[in-house]
Amino acid sequence: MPPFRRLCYDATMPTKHIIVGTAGHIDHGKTALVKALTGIDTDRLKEEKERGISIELGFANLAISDDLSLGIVDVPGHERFVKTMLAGIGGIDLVILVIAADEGVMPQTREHLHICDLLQVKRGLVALTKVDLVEPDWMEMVRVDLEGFLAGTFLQGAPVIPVSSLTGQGLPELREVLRELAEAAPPKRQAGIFRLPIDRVFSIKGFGTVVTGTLWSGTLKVGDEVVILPHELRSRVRRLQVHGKTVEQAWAGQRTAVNLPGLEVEQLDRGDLVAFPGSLKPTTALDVSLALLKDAPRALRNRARVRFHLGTSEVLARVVLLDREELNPGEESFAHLRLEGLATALAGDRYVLRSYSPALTIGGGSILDPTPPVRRRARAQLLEHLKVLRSGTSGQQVERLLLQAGPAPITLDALRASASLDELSLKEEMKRLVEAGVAVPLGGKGELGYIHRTTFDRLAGEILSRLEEFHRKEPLKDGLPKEELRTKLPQAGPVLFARLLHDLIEERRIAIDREKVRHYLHQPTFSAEEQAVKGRLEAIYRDAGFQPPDLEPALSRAGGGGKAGVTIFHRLADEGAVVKIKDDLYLHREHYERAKGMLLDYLKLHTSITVPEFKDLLGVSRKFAIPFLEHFDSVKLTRRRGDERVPYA
Ligand SMILES: Nc1nc2c(ncn2[C@@H]2O[C@H](COP(=O)(O)OP(=O)(O)O)[C@@H](O)[C@H]2O)c(=O)[nH]1
Ligand SMILES: [Mg+2]
Repeated sequence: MPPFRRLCYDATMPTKHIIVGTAGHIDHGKTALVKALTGIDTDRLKEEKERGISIELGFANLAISDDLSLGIVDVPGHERFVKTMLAGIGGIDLVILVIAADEGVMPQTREHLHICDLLQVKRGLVALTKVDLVEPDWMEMVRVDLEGFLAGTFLQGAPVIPVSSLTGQGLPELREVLRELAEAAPPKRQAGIFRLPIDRVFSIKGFGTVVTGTLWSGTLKVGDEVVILPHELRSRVRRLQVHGKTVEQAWAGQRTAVNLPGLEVEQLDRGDLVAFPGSLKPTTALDVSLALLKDAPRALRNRARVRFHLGTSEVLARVVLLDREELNPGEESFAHLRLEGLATALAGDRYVLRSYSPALTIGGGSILDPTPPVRRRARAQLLEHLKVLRSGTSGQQVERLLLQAGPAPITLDALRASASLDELSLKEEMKRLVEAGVAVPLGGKGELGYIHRTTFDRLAGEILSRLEEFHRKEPLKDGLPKEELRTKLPQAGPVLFARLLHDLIEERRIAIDREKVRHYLHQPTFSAEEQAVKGRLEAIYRDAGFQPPDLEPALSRAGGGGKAGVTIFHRLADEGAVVKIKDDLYLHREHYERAKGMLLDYLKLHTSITVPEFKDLLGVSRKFAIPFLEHFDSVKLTRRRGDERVPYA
């Protein structure tokens, strides 16, 4: 299964890769700084050169040492291109917030910082650029301002480095701080589900379509079969490049270019996602936690139309506030997002919301359930559910998801996408839940998925009541044809249905004869032939007196060998025509009562009886006398005292 192929670091894993993003207001010197650091001019478009502004994402790389390499994503600062900035900033490990010393904090400085905060970028630094343009005392004022601006954000207390891309002042120090931050950044998880959100699509002569992106998690190899979501386009990786070098394998945290044969540039878009087939499911709805920024311009109303940004994608959406009509700036709540297009998410992913018009960053949060069902339940219950998904233990989260999946078996793959647990913890959690009887595994070891016990029991109960109803209406019929019963439980798929029947048979609550299912207690009517067998069987036992035959020869003599014969015989017993003494030893009711009466009469006269005396009384061998007496002991007619039996009471 593709997503689980590689779980550990590979010995061939290359140098640590860290993705650095720039952020900041237009014209504050982001592109100039990247060029000063790397020698690469990321403004490649003619229009970018002419207008002197970045429109597209720019990419550069910086080898810090033999085992540390930085991929740099240079983003546009113009307010019209915040959408592009968002596509570049997802998946970065650290940010360089660029602020021009002569201008200070400007609108997109603020907006970009908010975006990084919402996406939970963990580290970064501030580059105070264009220091060659300002006087030292002005610098001091800007620094003091900055402190207030950064307070309460992830950059509070972060290094602030004055630089000039023009004179080179401060660049060595900046490089040094970058190195320290990059070394301290945890490496990306190679074990996660493979995801590469696409940020560029283009075509290269002789190769065809190429997509690029920051590899979020997992790894990708040449030859891997991939699917481009959300439109489920298939391809196979023909060529892979990392920072312009052809490689066999790309790892989480690398800027990656993938050559995808068989796909046209027009079929793909920024915002699409490269994944392994079957590993992820696009959705039109999401359950999320949502925080509105403190400086959002106004409250967010229930059902407001917004722009939803996840990875490199933007989808229009309506926000369904689950417990209020309005969310005020600075407040947080649970929400359900109804998307106007498709998005592909994993639980725990961070997202950003922008208002529809004007397009302004207003808030964001994390995905709690990437594929929620249609929301129909009571609000209090739903909020409880989301609370568990947000802050419950992993066991609670998994149980929630099982409950929510209802009769649709949910596989480990699917759980892994929803529960934001790594594979090992998930397996352990599942094992615990199966042992505790909470999860019912299908296909022996759960390879066909799991069902919550509550759902399982509910469906089992439904089968029983369907059967009762059927027997009530059709008392003369043996049972409900299996296929007909199945159509009455359309929620249960074939695997679950088979498992339900299996368990109900084991528990002796139903029986199946010739593909007909009946309640265990229902007595089917016999055919004339079966009635005849039954009559002959009874005669055999009646004629045998106190020395009944073994069951099997009796059945063949009656002409009812095999399983069907046993069923007929059990009917005889259920009706009371024969009485069970032990295992396969039965007495006809008539002789049973006779033996009982003789025994009681004897005991009235003699107060006790031995085995030989009982043998003589009935005229049978020990083979019969001993089990008969043991039977009468067990039904509390007699009691054993040494070698004798006495009346029980
Ligand atoms: N004097 C001076 N000018 C700079 C410096 N950095 C950038 N600039 C100029 O500021 C303008 C905008 O720079 P650019 O890097 O394109 O800004 P961006 O929009 O943030 O990418 C350009 O004209 C640069 O030459 C600097 O350190 N000192
Ligand atoms: Mg620029």
